[in-house]
Order: sequence, then structure tokens, then C-alpha cells
Amino acid sequence: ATLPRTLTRDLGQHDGQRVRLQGFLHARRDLGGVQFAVLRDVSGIAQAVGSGLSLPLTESSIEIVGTVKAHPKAPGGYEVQIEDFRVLSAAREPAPVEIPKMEWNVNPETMLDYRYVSVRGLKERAALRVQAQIVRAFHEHLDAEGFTEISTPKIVSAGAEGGANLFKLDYFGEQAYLAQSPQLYKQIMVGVFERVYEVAPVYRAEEHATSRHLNEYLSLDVEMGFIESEEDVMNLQNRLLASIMGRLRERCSAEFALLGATIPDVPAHIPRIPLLEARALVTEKFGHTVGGKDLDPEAERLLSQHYAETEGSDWVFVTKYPKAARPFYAYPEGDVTRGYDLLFRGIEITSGGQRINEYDMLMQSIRDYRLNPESLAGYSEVFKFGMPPHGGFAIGAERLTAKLLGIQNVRYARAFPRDRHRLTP
Ligand code: AMO
Repeated sequence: ATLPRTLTRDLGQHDGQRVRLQGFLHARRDLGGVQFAVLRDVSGIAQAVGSGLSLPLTESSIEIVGTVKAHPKAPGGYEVQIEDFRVLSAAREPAPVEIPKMEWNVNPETMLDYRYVSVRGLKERAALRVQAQIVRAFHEHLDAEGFTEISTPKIVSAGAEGGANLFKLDYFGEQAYLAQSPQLYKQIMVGVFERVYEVAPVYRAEEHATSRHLNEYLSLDVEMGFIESEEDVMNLQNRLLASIMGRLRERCSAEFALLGATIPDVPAHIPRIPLLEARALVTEKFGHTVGGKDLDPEAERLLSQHYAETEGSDWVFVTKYPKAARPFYAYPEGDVTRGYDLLFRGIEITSGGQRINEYDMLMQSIRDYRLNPESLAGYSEVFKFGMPPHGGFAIGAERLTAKLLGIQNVRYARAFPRDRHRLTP
């Protein structure tokens, strides 16, 4: 019988035994008489040593059978003495980037050009694994709170968020768009399941290359019915984030250690501040004048700094956004709305709030925003049929991942980022 496969991370359980490893040739060294091979598998790396071997190019996929020996200087504390070395699929040419030597911010464009292989790097894949665990924890927590997962169209007939950043598409001769957000559909689905979530890519035709914008990103969307106000939504997000961070602490400590990052605490009550007060605070305390109706990136950074210093919180909800800074579906309250943003370590990672749920109010808002009521009829009609008070939010998965891990650009928090100049790989 063939020896079962052992993962590199489990070598310590097999001290003195024969094991079979499979993976990629991460690094190699030939000292003439002896050869060293570093094998990388899904769980980590292991050093193996043999003699009389002719090692293939790095990134070849390989199989090693050998005996495990404790070796304090080897990664993980064990080394495998090679008895049999097999090449499963030989690399045909040297890898265009040296996988073991890659670091964040080293030739970022080159790394992205060769992303199909550079993404194998330990740090690169650690970021993606953390994101996968964020998504998993998102599912787990919301399932436990009675939410149902939904899947809504990404080819749509109208924008949900306004603005000019819609990708146009020819749909059998009709004008269609790539969805900017599942917003309108997740609201409709509240009428079905009361509490829903969706994990799916969304599309934004952002013209400008910034470190926080992608043209395709993963949106973690939530919507819940029968709320009293946006407070219920913020409280849900507060619980959700605490639970995600708790699970990351259990499951991703190795990834955080590799990236030199720490998992933040989530206060039982994340601080809240109305937008107008936030703008004033940033001006008074830091002398920064905020342009526009929203917070600019510098104001977001300063406000976060303030809450980190005064309350020890990496998180702050900015509430009561004015109508001018919110889409048509936001629930109005005088001059402002029941919309909020969540800042995390200096950057907006979420928009959310309570939504309009009364038909007449919604139609008035559609007119006030000078939108075409006909193009929104597939959404607005449902408000004739008893839509309960509801609200929700969306977390940008790449922004959260990047900020958690200290990654400077959201592009590295996505396996195959789409930016202004990048449609491949
Ligand atoms: P909003 O447009 O603010 O709100 O988007 C929500 C969150 O998505 C992330 N995000 C982005 N991430 C990467 N690249 C981009 N171009 C980009 N644009 C946005 C941010 C942002 O906070 N429908 C509402 C959500 C809701 O109210 O439920 C919406 O889409 O983290």
C-alpha cells in the first residue's frame, strides 16, 4: 500500500518515521555531494536533504518519500532525509519571479504581471487565506443569527449607487450594466427571508488608480428586516466583526505572524460620531479642512487616529450622513439620513444604514435624485407590498483584508485584481 500523504505542518508528529510529501519545489541548493530541497505545500514549507539527486527547476511539482529527523535549524524544526524523489510536473523555465524572495511592495507591477505564479508566494497566499477565513466567519456568524444566503444578478438594467462608475454592457441589443452592488435585490429579498446576506463580486468603473479602489471587488452584503433604526444594523455589524476577529485569532495566527500583523480587538460598543461632528473634530483637533460633503481620505485617517488615541478603538462608526452624500434609498431624517460608514484603521470599509421602506417616500426620493422611475420599477414596485423597516450594510472584503494585514494596496488582497490598466492575468 502507498504511504499516505503527510502535510509539512504535521512533520513533528512523524519524527523518525517515513513520510510521503507532495508539493512544489520552493527553493533548492546543490552542494555537489548533497542537495537541499525546500518543499512547499498548502500547509507550509519543509526542508529535505538527499544525495545524488538532480533537482528540477523551482516551482516544479514534486513528491518526496523520506524519513523525518528533528533538525533545529530547519523550518518547523524537522528535516526529511530523501529516499525517493519524484518530479510530478517539471517547470519548463525558471519562474519569472523568485517566489521565496518576494516581499510586499517589491516590484509590485511585476508581481501583478506574473500573478498566476507570484500568487503562490507565502505572503501572497496568506493574505488570500485570511480573506477566505473572513468570508467563512461571515457565513458562520450570520447563519447563527438566522440569515439566509442569497445570490442576485450581476447583469442589471440600472445602477444602484448612482455616480458615473457603471460598466456598460450590450445585452442582446439592450443597454445593461455590471452590478455596482446587490443593494436593490438584497432589499427585495428581505421581503422573502427577512435576514439575508450575499458574498459576491461587484463592479465599479473607477477611472482613478488609488490604493483603495478596485474595478472588481468582493462585497460582503447584509440586509435585515424588522429593525427599529440603523442602530440595530450597527449593533449587528459590531457583533459580526467581533465574531470574525475571534475566529481569525483561532484560525489564522500563522498568517498574521508571517505578515507581522495583529488582530484588533472589537469594542463591545464601537464608538459612533455623527458626520458633521466628525468633520468639525478633524478641523478643530488637527487643523484639517474637509472638502466635499463626506470625509476625505485624510479626514478618515485623522478621525481613526483620534479614536485609536482616545478610546483605543481601531473602529469608528460615522453616522447621520447628509442626503447629498448618500444614494436615493437611504432613509431620510430631516436634512440627514440614517446612513453610516464604518472606518477601520483610517479607511472606510463599510457603508450601511436604514433604507426607505414606504412606497410614496421612495418615489419622492427617486424624483428628488432625478433618477428614471421606469428603470427602477423592478425594484420600487415591491414597496407596494408591505416592505418592513429594514437596513443593512456592505463590507469591502479587500479593504478589510488589506487593513488587517498592513497591506498598502487593495490589489494585493485580491487573487486577480482588475484595475484601470489590468485585465490580465
Ligand atoms: P459603498 O459604495 O460605500 O456602499 O460600498 C461599500 C464598501 O465597499 C467597498 N468599496 C470598494 N472596495 C474596493 N474598490 C472599490 N472601488 C470600492 N468601492 C467600495 C468599501 C465600501 O465601504 N450598497 C451600499 C452598501 C449598503 O448600504 O449596504 C454600497 O455599495 O469598503
